[in-house]
Amino acid sequence: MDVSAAASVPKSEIYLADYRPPAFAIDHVQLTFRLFDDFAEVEAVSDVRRQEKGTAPLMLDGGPYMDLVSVAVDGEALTGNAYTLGSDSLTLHDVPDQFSLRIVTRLKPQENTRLEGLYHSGGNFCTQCEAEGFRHITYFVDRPDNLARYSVRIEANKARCPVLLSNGNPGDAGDLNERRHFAEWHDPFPKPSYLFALVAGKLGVLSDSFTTESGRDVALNIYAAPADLDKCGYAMQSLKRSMKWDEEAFGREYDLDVYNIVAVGDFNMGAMENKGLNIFNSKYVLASPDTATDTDFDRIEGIIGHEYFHNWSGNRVTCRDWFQLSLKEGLTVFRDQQFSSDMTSRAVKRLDDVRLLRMLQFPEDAGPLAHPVRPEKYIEINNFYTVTVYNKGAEVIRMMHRLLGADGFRAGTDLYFDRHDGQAVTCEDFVKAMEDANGADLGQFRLWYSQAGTPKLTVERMRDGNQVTLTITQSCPPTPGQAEKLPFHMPFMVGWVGADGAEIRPTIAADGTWHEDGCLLDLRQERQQFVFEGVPEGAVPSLLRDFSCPVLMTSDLTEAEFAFLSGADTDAFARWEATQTLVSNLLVRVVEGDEPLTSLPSHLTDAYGAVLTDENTDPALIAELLMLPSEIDVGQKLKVLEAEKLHKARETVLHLLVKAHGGVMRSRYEALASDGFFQDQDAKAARKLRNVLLGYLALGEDGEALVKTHYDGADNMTDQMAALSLVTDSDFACRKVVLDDFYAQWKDNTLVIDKWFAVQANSKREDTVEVVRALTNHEAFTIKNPNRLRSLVSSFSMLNQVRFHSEDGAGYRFLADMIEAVDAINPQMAAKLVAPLGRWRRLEGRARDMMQESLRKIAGNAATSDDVRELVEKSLT
Ligand code: B3K
Ligand code: ZN
Repeated sequence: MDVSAAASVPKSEIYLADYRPPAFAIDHVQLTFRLFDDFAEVEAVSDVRRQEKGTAPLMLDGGPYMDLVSVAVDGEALTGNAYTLGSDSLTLHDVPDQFSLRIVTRLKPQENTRLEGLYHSGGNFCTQCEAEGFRHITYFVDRPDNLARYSVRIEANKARCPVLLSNGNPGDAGDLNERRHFAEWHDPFPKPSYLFALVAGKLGVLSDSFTTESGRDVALNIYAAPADLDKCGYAMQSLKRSMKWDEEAFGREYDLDVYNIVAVGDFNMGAMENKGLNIFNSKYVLASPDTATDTDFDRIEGIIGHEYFHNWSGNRVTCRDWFQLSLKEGLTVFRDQQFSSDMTSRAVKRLDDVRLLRMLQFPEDAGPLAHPVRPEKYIEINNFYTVTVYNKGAEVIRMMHRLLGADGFRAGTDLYFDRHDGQAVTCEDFVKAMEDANGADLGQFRLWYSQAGTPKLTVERMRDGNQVTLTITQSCPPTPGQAEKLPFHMPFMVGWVGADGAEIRPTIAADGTWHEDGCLLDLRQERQQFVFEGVPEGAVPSLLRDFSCPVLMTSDLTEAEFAFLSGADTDAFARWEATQTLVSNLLVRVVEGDEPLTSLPSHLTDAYGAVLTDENTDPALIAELLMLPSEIDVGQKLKVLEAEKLHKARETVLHLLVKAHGGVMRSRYEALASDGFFQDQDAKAARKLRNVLLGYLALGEDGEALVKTHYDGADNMTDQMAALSLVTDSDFACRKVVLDDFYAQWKDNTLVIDKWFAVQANSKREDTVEVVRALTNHEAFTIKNPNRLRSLVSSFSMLNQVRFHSEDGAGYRFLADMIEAVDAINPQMAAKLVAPLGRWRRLEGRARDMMQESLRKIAGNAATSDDVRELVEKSLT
């Protein structure tokens, strides 16, 4: 097969407006996989039915990486003139209205470096079919609105592949000739092809069980390399907690006899929700306190939950087409966020989610790759698994939750799941179910699905005696293809804090309702006024509580008022935001005004002092309050991104805070030491705060000694990593010794070695670009493994703002070289690396030219894939 010639036909744009149901449906498919060391043969027998009147030919989706062995219609083998084989399709010219179709294909899983379709990871067979991987296994109606029942038979060598798994419930199994064996699987629930999965190989298993609310027993299995089984326990507990939670919070019960999870080392993303057979990146399954940080544990729980929740939001009710991706992803992210909030701390989880949104989604929405939550066109759908579709999508769901209230929202999801069970539907169907269950009108609210860009809000106060009028104006900047925007409907939460620090509740005339956590204002117009009566002098409004809508807000609050809220606000987000604003306003003033920074404003120093001595607040929240806004965060507030200047200014603020409060920091750090390792929420919170304090203290006089002692004394990965990252960032004499020691200690654990790469890629030292480039030649580096690639290349280009923007452009050239190298083997992964090169509009002069130059180099390369080309070309325009 001539793959290069076939793959070089450029794909064209696909439009939402062109949606048509498939002309033919496949209702049932019987798949037989014959797996061998160097190839796999796939036999697919499908029941095909014409849906659209007429005599149109049957066009099946396919890919360039497989060989067609034979095609037969109703038992008759077809000859070459009865069909046309294209690089990405198989067309059968003259077919009856209903028939049985038998197709045999041959694949080379061991040569599949794209990690899409059927491939090898760690010597085992596994699959990844979302979005369009199934077409690389057989020719099929490979689109989410074709729901079929699947029966699967897998045959393989028994010694090499003792474990044979697919979706649904297990059926027959037994031995065959020549030391081979087989297993059958039947999935009773019709599903789209993207949810198909197969795993075959040598795997160990951790088993448990769960009894559903209605008394069904479900066997739970987590499969992993035998040596890793001792690290699967937390994932199993998380799975059981997810199953229980979805019954309680959403009334959703599991529906098969088994739930299988397989951990694989080579995976393009986090995990995949295949029906009854989730396949996971091992990073999100394997954990023990000595190898995984507290954050890793939380992430595992969140992703295990996410994939489990997809069983209803995605699998039982799926997407009609890929433009509707947020229907399942936005909703499922919202569900996993709620779950994690219930398992950990609601306040801290919300801050984490807001931080991620601002750090990754806001820049996307403000740049050349901005697109609506429901995009209108794409070339490569894999490029639309974005933070906009996922995380802004989740914010859109969250706003409906807020507008309708928890009970109204639940009534809406109940109706949605009942009404659409077994169907492939649209975002519109979801909103309609919310409206119907609540008698609500979400007409204007729908704009969140179709308009891209982050809305801007300004809030101004006008006082007349004890009456305060808030004037809120909204606007939304133009985004590619959308010059003008209509006003959004958004829930805006506000509270009032009296001069004595107590929460007060002035009366609101119209368009607002008081709830437990604040007053909900219904924003719908470009400019709106809200009148509060009985606001005592000195009371301060606490704006955008809980980050109730995903906007950029400015207000007329003074520095003194922010400082006041940073100590007094009962809303965690608003309190955190006040503290962050104090620092980011200062940094913007310093960078843009060329103000020398020799001392901090006293209200800022005092605000931090008050936070440091606050013993009444959850230490995890104190830790969040003490973390300065990131360089990426503040960078977005600058007119022109001056990364080096910003970095230096932020470092100075850190030093000045240590100078002012080093003593308190030190005593609080010491008080938080624990005798022994515990994993409950309190212990995790204490560790978090202690490590944030260590970050400050590392800058003080005996910083090196303290960090080294912390490193040597660490009895868990959270503490070890905290110290390692500070050492890596520093000029400490022990730097090389510690990095080498860490490598020697963990060189056999790939997930921990990923951390070792990431920490160096994140280092703010001036030599980082060279170090990162040199690390690509390290014995442990490979571009074939997505985790390794992300740990070095994405950590550097997406998180290390100051070093990525190094003045000689070496960061941009490095990233462009990596994109080209990865593109040759795994275009989907390469495309995920492109975004940082699209940020040239934020720069000036030479930096701007050099970044564009890097993009042009990729665009000019004839071998560049459609995946990468789509993003590079958008980034250039
Ligand atoms: N649905 C998958 C993502 C598939 C990505 C394909 N490029 C994981 C998830 O969101 O749960
Ligand atoms: Zn998902």
